[in-house]
Amino acid sequence: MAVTPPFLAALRREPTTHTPVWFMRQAGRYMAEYRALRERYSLLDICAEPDLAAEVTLQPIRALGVDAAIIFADILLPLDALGLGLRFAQGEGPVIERPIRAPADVAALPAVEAREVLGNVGAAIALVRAALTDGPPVIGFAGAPFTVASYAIEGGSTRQFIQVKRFMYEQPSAWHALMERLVEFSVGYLTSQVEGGAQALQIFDSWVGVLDGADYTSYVLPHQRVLFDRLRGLAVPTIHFGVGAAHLLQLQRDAGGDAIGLDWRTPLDEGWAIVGHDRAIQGNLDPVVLFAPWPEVERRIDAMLDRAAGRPGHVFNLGHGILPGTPVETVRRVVEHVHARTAR
Ligand code: 1CP
Repeated sequence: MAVTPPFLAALRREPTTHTPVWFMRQAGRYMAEYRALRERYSLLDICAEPDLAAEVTLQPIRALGVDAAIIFADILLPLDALGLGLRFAQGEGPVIERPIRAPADVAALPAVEAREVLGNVGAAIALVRAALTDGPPVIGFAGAPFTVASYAIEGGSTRQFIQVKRFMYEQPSAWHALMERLVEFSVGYLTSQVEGGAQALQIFDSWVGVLDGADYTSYVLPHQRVLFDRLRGLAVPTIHFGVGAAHLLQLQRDAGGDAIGLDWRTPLDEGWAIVGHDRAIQGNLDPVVLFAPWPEVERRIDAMLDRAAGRPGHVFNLGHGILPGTPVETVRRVVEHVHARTAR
């Protein structure tokens, strides 16, 4: 009988032979193989072409020995698919060409089916699965409605989130309509990823920490809950990740997710106690620690594993994505060290 891969077992809080490890943004510019491909293709070309997306997804599997693959895509692809226009400007990050600024812009969003406009992502997942018959499971993902809406409304990255909060406060019914539309699209998108072969799903709510608990409760939680409720029908485990969101952990847990992803600011045991031990936990090494000398990296990993205390249900990860410039050799040693230190 096939043995459940450690990553999927940990998400179900079952005992594992070792603590599974993967890294958010494990494919990307810190890897020479990725940079070589990026010399010939744009980020959006790679996302659009299943062969290229599958190849980039496999690069960290070959180089690092991680316990899960995450499909190479971006949380902003749905905004392009919804007709808002997306490009990545050199050095300034994402640009949404036609941002949402008024209720009429929400009403004008086209009734497109994710399966049709982003079917390439499911196709890329199928290629990765075919390449990894005995390999690690494949994670599909989407941005959470708040985080995706923040790009849709701001038109790009932002520090203060003024436009998005202003839209929430000034146009609450259009805001809720937008969140409903994004949930609807995401459910179709994630369903097509599972049909392609995704074995777990992560929802990235990277910027939700800018909200206080009251705003999260009014403007986000009801939608986030519908999203997770509907994903339950897909019968794959889900991971709910936020950054700077320690003050929201209980609310995020209430919204859903078999595992909660912690950033590095909260000690793992404290975060897990708040979330509750009836959920799995993912995290949470500071990505910048990977720039430290190895003995310091090792010390931090061991301290985190001590906090996890061998409790079933820990997936080792960083507290946010790997940064460009991170030494690949350190990343590889992290995997090796976590595996050795947690071998049971
Ligand atoms: O080649 C490049 O230009 C590199 C930068 C890059 C990469 C590698 C972008 C631009 N997107 C991606 C792929 C990507 N994005 C993945 C798959 C890779 C993997 O995990 O191995 C994933 C999971 C994402 C998710 C994503 N995109 C998030 C959520 C996770 C997080 O880090 O918070 C966010 C916020 C984005 C938006 C995005 N994509 C890219 C940029 C520059 C940005 C903006 C970030 C910001 O606003 O600060």
